[in-house]
Amino acid sequence: MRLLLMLLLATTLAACGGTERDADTDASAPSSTEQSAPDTTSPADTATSDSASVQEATGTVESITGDRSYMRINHERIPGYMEAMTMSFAVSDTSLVQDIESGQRIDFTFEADGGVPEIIEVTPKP
Ligand SMILES: [Cu+2]
Repeated sequence: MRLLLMLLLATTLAACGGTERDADTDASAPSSTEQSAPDTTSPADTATSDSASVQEATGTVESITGDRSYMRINHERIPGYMEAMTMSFAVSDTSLVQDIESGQRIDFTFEADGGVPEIIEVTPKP
């Protein structure tokens, strides 16, 4: 029992990092004047896309929350990337998961760049 708790905690810390970035992303307020956007040719942009990785996985949806903007998925092992576990994913476009319900088995693609992994493609499995 205790071991399970520790495992759960370790998993959460290791794989399902902070939600701050997504809170920012979700607040798609039209007035983004607070952020001073410098020149778009900044090398920082390139660095960001370089560190992002796209992964494909298979799993079972455990729950869908936040008006379908988050899904908790029990995913299978992703070779070379992550062991099998249950974790949360952000959903880039809620229309992707409009027909997905808890218990559904899915193939999915997600983008990971250090924050909460973001699902960019979902295919329900029969
Ligand atoms: Cu994981």
